[in-house]
Amino acid sequence: MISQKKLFVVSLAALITWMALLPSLDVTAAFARDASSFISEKNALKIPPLMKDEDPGNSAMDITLRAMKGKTSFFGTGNPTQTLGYNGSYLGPTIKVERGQTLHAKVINELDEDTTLHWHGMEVEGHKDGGPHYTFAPGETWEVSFPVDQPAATLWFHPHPHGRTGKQVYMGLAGVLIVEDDISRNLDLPDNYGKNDIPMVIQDKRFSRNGELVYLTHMMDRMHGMMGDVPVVNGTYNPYLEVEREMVRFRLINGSNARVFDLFFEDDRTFWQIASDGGLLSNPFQTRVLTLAPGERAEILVDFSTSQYGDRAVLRSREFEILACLVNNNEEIKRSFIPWELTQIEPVDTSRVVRNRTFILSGMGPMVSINGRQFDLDRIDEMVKLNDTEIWEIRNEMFQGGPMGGNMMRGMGRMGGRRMPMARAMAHPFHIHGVQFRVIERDGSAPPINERGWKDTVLVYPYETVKVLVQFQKKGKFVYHCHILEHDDMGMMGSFVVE
Ligand SMILES: [Cu+2]
Repeated sequence: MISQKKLFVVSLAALITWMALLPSLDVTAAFARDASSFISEKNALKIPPLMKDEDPGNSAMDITLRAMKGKTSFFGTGNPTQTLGYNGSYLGPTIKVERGQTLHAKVINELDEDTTLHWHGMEVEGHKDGGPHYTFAPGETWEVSFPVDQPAATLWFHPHPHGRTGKQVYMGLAGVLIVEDDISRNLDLPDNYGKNDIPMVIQDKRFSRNGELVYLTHMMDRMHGMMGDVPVVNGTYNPYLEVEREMVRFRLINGSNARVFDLFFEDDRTFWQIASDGGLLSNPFQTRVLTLAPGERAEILVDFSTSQYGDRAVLRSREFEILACLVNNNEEIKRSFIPWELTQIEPVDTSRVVRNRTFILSGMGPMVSINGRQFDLDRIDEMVKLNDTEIWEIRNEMFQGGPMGGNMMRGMGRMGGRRMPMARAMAHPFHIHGVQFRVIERDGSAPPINERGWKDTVLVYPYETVKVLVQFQKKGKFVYHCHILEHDDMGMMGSFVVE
């Protein structure tokens, strides 16, 4: 049995090693002005195809997803990499549904092991949500059908078999799920998929010398989750995107296993966040940097309308170049408009709260726990009454049962600690299945403006307490968990039943 203290010392040493290995922040690499040389060593950003309705005769969206093995060439040369994907070798097609439509999906397991398919961010009943209680075996088909009744949003889907989620997602199983509605459409936002409405599944990978994906080879991978040194977007290594002189919408999905990305443009331009996990914000949020934890999504608008032919804008994180955008023509400006009012979001109303619950997240690696317990598929941790509104208070206590390390690290979540690699490496993105919630407090203060819309995943920094207001409108058995997938797999998860 490793003592907490020893574990702490070991993990601290490993963390320092890891920090030293971070790529330097040299962002001054000058690109040649010539557009062709700019993109010659880059790869065109892959855009996942939109799923076609297999039965256009009825009003439902009928789709089939096959979880399968494949081979993917990330680098153009060398051996292709063994990967997993839906209906292809890596990631899956994008599902686009209308609010009010029924989504009818057949999911076929062509893997060698159990899997599930979780609709992350979707408000559905427990047995349709695809959490760890609803695995299906190799060769089996899971058929599910539900009405989509929630605002326009960028959601996603990925497998969730307990103990194997991290590996399956890392190998490539994930896809984008777009919900559209009249409110979103009437705003005249960029919605030409793949042209000015760009899905971006951002991930980091590690490759072996022979080109295979490497998973969980260092102790650090288990402590802080699997982080890579090669960024990919939609499975594209070193991607570029050609854009026109217009407003472009990016649907950003942090599909990494464990890395928190601070996203910004190399030229420090401002952009506008228009949506969080569960849909549009009430107003665009103007910013230069956006933090996205594993599982979180954001939609942003970037203005290329005043750009000229050959202009470029490079989206990056502190560690990586993420996407190089290149303005590819000098034609007239197509769109430069940003609607000031996006949607009505009901004010937070705590008068209907019937219950408060506390969730204490602690530990790293194999020591992770919530309220001192690790996940058990056969245990129900919380019982919730249908349609009840509750406040869930999530606390990141770092170490179970006390102040171990506390004197040194307390306050890291505040004091600008957000930018510190250590604070971020020990933060936990908390995700609740089957609901969209509202963040009402971050360490006693109102949350930042871009966290005041609908959320299903919220990052909780070391020693922080985050309160969320949530109404449970769907019946069934669900889970809540840390979205660092290795923490999730090692037991930083609990189950709740709504009835
Ligand atoms: Cu975690």
